[in-house]
This record gives sequence, C-alpha cells and structure tokens, in this order.
Amino acid sequence: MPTNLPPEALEAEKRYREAKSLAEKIACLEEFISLIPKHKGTDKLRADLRRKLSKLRAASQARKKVSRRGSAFRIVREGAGQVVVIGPANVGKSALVAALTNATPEVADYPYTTWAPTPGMMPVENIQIQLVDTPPLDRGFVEPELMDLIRRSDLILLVVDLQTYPIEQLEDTIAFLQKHRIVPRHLKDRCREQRHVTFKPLLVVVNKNDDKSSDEDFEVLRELLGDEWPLLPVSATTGRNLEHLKQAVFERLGIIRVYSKPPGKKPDLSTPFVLKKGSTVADFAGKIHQDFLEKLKSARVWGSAVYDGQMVQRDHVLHDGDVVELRI
Ligand SMILES: Nc1nc2c(ncn2[C@@H]2O[C@H](COP(=O)(O)OP(=O)(O)OP(=O)(O)O)[C@@H](O)[C@H]2O)c(=O)[nH]1
Ligand SMILES: [Mg+2]
Repeated sequence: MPTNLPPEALEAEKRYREAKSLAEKIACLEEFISLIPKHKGTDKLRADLRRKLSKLRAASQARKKVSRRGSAFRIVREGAGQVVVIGPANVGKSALVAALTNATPEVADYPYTTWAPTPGMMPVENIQIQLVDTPPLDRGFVEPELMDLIRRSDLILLVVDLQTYPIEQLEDTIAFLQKHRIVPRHLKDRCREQRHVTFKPLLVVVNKNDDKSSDEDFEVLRELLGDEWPLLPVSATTGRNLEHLKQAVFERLGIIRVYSKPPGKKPDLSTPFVLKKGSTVADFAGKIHQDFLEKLKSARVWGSAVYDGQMVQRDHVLHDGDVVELRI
C-alpha cells in the first residue's frame, strides 16, 4: 500500500481490512476508493481495488441468488466419497481442486479469493471422488454451514503452503477445527472430551513443493513435525506427486470396488459398485436392489475367496476388486 495516501484513506483501508462481513467489506472498500486522490501515481492501485470491489459485489450477488435457492454450502454428494479441501488463504486449495478435477475454481495470487464451496470430480482409476474447494478458514468470520460441510465429509485434506509458515498454518487450522469440535481421527485417543465431537480422517497436503529444490524444506518440516501427521508433499502447479495424492485419498476413504457378474456372463469391470471396507455379500446385494437382498439364495466370488468362483455365504466379507455373482 503506498504510504503517500491521505490519512483518511489509510484509515478507510484499515477499516476495510478489518471488516468482518461481506457487506461491510464492500462498503468500506467503496469508501476507501473514493478517498484515494486521482492521479497517475494511484492509477494502478485504483484499478486493482476496483477489480477487487467488483469481485466482492459478484460474490455478494451470488450469495443472494443461492440463499433464495438454498445454501451454497449444501453440496450434493456425488461419486464414491466427498472430500473437503480446507486450509488458510492462498495455500493453493483452488489450484489443487483445479488440477485434480473437472472444476475450474478461480486461482489468484492474493488471499481470500474463494467465497463459496466448489465441487469437482476427481477420477481415480475407475471411480470418481468428489473434491470440494472451500473458502479459507483464517478469515474473521466463517459460516457455520462451512463447518457442517466439513463435518459431513468423508475425508479432510488440510492444505498448507510449504513456502509460508506451514507449521503455524497446520497448528492454527487444527486449533480452529478443534474449536468447532472437529478433531482428526488419528488423535481421537488423546482427545479428553469425546462427546459432541466429530472425528474425521485427515491428510495434510503440503503444497508448493514444486521441484527438487524444495525437497529439503519438506524434509525439515517432516522432522519438526515428527510422525504425528500424515504428510503429503505435492505441487498443484507442476503436478508433482498428484498421482500419489489421488491414491492416498482413495485409501483413506476406506472403500472397496466390487463388480457385479450376471450368471453366465462376463462382469463389467469398468463400472464398480463402491462399498465401505468390511462390507459383505448381503451389503452388496442390498446396494444393487432391495429385491436382491431379500431373495438372495447364493453367491459366488472371484478374488478374495479361497478359489475363484467359490460359493460363499451372505456374511462373506468382500475385498477391493472382487467379482460377485448373485443368484436369486
Ligand atoms: N509455486 C506454486 N504456487 C502455487 C501452487 N499452488 C497454487 N499456487 C499459487 O498460489 C496462489 C494461491 O492459489 P489459490 O489456489 O488461489 O489458493 P487458495 O488456497 O484457493 O486461496 P483462497 O481461495 O484465497 O483461500 C496462486 O498465485 C497460485 O498460482 C503450487 O503448487 N506451487
Ligand atoms: Mg481458493
């Protein structure tokens, strides 16, 4: 910010920075712009601020629209699991969702770009997993519905920026979640208060590890944090380690893919049914159709059974990649 602005403009800028609600931010920014003297030296600043203002206005319009139709924070679940991508501002949450899914959230080199959650589908092998980009959590205010979205999700990807105080970012975000009674599942045993707390599987995605030159920084981070956190170094920009991240998400979701085989025919291996780990033949039958579950006489399994095509009971536990033939 140029320091040669008149004091009343600097005061307005301070009010703008500290504004808590979107409406307040818009009002303060309008006032700030009006107090900046118009000359060549302030051309760029005024243009930047006007752009910011029109973004804030657009966000406000979008919110009004969605609030009439229902909340922007109610993201319809799709695919094999819903994964929320959360963290402080400017760490690359939107860039990651853009790199991994078909969605195109706005990515910008200034903080507080994202205002509403944006879902996108991430293909992993032959299934699709939903990733939800979210607004940053280190704002002055956070919508209770955003916290509900996090509570309802199947997995949290907490993104930090390797190049900008990642430890503080991790600690602050965990403290913030804890304040809202959301605790990483792997810390459950250490949590004194267990009532009304939601325990969620969580992976820490250490973004902006663009190339070999930042590997050392990541190793230092890993050493400082010890083995308490599941850390995944990636780069949304260069695509480094993103395949690994996809696999890690798939594994953490605790799901298996099971293929249906009609009697006497080949299974369709391109469209699996997705079930929770530990699911049985009966769960699989129920997933296809309630009728199947009720009328199920026998089942044969290729894959996890002792031998291919083995007859199994309804309570036989299935594994990822199993092919099942149900007979009714
Ligand atoms: N070097 C580098 N820059 C990145 C990477 N990922 C994102 N960025 C940059 O970081 C800035 C912020 O990216 P965003 O994706 O908008 O960050 P965000 O976390 O969604 O930010 P908010 O929506 O404001 O919370 C942009 O300038 C991106 O180009 C990365 O892997 N490496
Ligand atoms: Mg964003």
